[in-house]
Amino acid sequence: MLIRVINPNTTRSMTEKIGASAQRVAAPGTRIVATNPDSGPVSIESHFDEAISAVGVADEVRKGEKEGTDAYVIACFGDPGLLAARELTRAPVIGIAEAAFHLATMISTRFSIVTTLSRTGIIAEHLLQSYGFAHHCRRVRAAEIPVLDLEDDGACALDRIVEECRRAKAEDNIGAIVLGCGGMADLADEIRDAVGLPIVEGVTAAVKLAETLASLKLGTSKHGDLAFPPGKRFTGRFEHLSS
Ligand code: 5HY
Repeated sequence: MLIRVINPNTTRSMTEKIGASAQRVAAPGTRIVATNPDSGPVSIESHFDEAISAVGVADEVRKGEKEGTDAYVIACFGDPGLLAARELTRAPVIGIAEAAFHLATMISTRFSIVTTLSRTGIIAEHLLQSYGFAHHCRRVRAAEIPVLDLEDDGACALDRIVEECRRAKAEDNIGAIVLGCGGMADLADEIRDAVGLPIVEGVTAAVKLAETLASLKLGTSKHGDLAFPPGKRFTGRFEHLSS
């Protein structure tokens, strides 16, 4: 099985870390290809960053379709371009936020999210509402660290995240914590050991759900709103998308 794990930002070191975490949990026989768009934001920390990164996600799915990809993972906690990506393929496409919410509600009745910046917290809240998980989530918390601090060993990002997780455990009356950034893909075990609560990490959750759907031959439905987009002419810098 071939799973394309797309990091929607353009920071290669984060893509490699995400790819390594995905391959670590993948079943024998599952090959992970971790990619990021050539063009776009080095980190996604705003609605604008999200909007631009969604085009990059679509480009990566179009490349994946030429390589016989069996499933896709969008490894950014805003699930940028998820529905557009689903229109472009018959394969299942899993967003890490959606995957984490599903798994968290199977092991706890209430969870909290710990993300990077409070300004992106609203994006997670919008997803909780649109996916129907808002009543399961107690709080969307932020460690107030820029996303790229997760790539800088000197930035004490892990300490800030553990502190915020400990506050969530003490104050939110929850059974689990969801990590709110793809760049935290390699931190779940350390945080779980430090905090003593189940920690749901989206990249690994999404890889296992992608394997499950693909092995059940449950792909994206082409009946209805996720049918392939109608062919048309695109102009200017998007001319290459014309069909
Ligand atoms: C992510 N940004 O998962 C989001 C997290 C966030 O570049 N990868 C990013 O903070 O919204």
